[in-house]
Amino acid sequence: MPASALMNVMLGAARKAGRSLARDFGEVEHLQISVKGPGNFVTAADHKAEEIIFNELSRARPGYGFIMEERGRVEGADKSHTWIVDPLDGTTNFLHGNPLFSISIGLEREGEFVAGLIYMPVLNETYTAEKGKGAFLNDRRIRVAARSNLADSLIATGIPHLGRPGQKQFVAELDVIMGAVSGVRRSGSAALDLAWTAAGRFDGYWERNLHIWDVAAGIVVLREAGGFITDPEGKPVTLESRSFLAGNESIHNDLKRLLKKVPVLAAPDAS
Ligand code: 2AM
Ligand code: CA
Ligand code: CA
Ligand code: CA
Repeated sequence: MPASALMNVMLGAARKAGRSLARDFGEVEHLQISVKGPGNFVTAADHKAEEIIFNELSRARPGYGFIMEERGRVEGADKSHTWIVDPLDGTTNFLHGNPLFSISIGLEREGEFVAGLIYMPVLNETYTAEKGKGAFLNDRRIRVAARSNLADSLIATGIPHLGRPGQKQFVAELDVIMGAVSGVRRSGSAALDLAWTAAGRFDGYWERNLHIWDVAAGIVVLREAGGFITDPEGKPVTLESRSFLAGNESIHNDLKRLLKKVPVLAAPDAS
């Protein structure tokens, strides 16, 4: 299917930013790195990629607002459209020369997530979706896995890193999930986890204490691939959601029921 004008704009921005990331990935030992907090790094590569995406999208759709990881919120004249951008999801992998990182560009229109693109420059995988038009990996239509038996399922998650709240809660949740599923995986890029769940490589995914830029694109890709995504309690996702649970209908439902059994050790979604 030929890409729409909107998707071509998103693809152009992602490809250009991807070339910048790929160049920096090749010389990662020379990158300027700053520390935002314990275990929380940002590099010149994140900033350069974000700048490219900001400039490309601003030029193509003047007036749309932005929510970006490094720049934060940028108000636009058009109050009904907001780009939600993570220019480099998986910075820790990137810093270690690990190719599991992605660019994530989502579009929100009047409270709805309407378009998403996740691009992995080293893996050469581009996931795209627009509301009502299906989800694609490169040019191929994708669907969530059909598997409905939890004991056969492969589940992705994210582990709170050094300095983040919720480590004990995560271990308690992992203990319960591990006892019920075939295997658990952790990639280090939330956007990639959602894309791979949409493509059926994972059957489900849950993670707490994220930000909307980690998942905005993945929400559209996952839903258009036939998947379900809510917060871990089953509440609808909004721009304010921080914690997420995804999968096909059956796995999503089973994981939700399992997570309800986990004792809450502290507020699981500390900010
Ligand atoms: P990042 O690489 O863009 O920072 C992996 O579990 C997810 O956690 C990734 O999407 C990663 O995004 C995110 N992450 C890493 N450090 C984080 C931090 N300090 N706060 C919140 N999320 C973080
Ligand atoms: Ca970051
Ligand atoms: Ca991120
Ligand atoms: Ca990032």
